[in-house]
Amino acid sequence: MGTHRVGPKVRVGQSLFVATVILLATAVGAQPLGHEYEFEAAPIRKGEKPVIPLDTSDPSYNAWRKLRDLSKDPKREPGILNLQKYEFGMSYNAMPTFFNAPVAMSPEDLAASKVDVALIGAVPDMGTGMRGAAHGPNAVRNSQVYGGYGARQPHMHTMVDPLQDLVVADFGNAPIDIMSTERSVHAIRSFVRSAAEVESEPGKHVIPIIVGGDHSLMYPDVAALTDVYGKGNVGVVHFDAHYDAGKYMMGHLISHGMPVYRLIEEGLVPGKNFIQVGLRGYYPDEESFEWMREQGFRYHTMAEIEERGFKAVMDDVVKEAKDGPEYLFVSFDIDTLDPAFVVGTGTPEPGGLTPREAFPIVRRLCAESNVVGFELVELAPMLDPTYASALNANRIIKECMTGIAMRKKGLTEPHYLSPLTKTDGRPD
Ligand SMILES: [Mn+2]
Repeated sequence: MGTHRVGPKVRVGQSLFVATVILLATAVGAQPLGHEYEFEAAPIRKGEKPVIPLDTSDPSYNAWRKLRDLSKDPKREPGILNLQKYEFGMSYNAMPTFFNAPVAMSPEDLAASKVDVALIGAVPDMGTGMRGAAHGPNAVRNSQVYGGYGARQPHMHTMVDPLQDLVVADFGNAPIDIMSTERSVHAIRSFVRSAAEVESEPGKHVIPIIVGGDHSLMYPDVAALTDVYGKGNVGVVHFDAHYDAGKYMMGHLISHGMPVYRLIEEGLVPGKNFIQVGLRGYYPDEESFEWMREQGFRYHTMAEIEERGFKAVMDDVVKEAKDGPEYLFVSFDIDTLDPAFVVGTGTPEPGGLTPREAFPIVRRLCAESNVVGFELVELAPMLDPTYASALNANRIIKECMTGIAMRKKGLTEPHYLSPLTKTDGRPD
């Protein structure tokens, strides 16, 4: 794609493409494309900007990020609000929040209820080729199978119930300008920071879990945590089919393929604190891998996983996650999973992890290391006519919450499993 030439000289491949387009257009009764459409760049006149500027005097210019005036609401004590009416019920008979969790309207609500985990929806999807990630958060809100309230429903392999052992809240969605990734990232950063800077107990901060939305989010999400914990103090374990460290694309400096480069470029996360897992397919190229090596990245491709086995590589990932700064962020691009399990994503890549591989490593990272934030991105539910993609995304998040709950209970030994469920207890 990088060699695409703009100008009057048309290459053979392009001539063929143009001929095909003309043929197709003629077949459906449209006018054939004229010469003026043959890949000429738009002329930029002297002094002219290559974009149509925004009208900052438009009264709706910042309306998307202006908080509604809560002072007009009936007075109430700060704290989380449970929207569910019944003691017990199926999730589809409840108002959809993440895991049917209570709602927090403000950071004061998070603080008053000593919230451990704030779930945040974030819906940018202009940074991805195939749109639809904007619908990820509500698909996860609707993908809860069990009620999540009124009964103890622990994670079977650990007998830890994140919805009982943690205080979890749906903090609503971050503000975005649905027509601009560039304008949205700063507002998302502030919103995520507004949750992460809340101390639920002295010295213990709220852990934001962000549900996207495309992977542009990694930039504001990690930046928000470095705002709270300090530049260079947050390491990142990044699960993805792709390396997402592109420098630019069509002049843009942020998209779902560039958040890693932005974080490095701005000195927010040193390369040695990036650990990547699941890379495969046809991107990036040799030069990009050389760049990653120069930056000190630790990366684990599917080729390595196939050769050494999943368990050996995962043990290394957990070790590497601890060999870095005090705080850890986990970024999980849902395309890490094989399209057999998640076809609802913008850039699917065959040959990926299975849920049975991904669940335990996510749980282990969230239990065994100091995770201060997590994101699940790139779920595009409309690309999946079934329910499988949203269900697997729901479970990835729940595995992390289970891990955070295990950590709170002190179950941090490597690969902890409940003795009750590991075996049936009969003597060998
Ligand atoms: Mn990605």
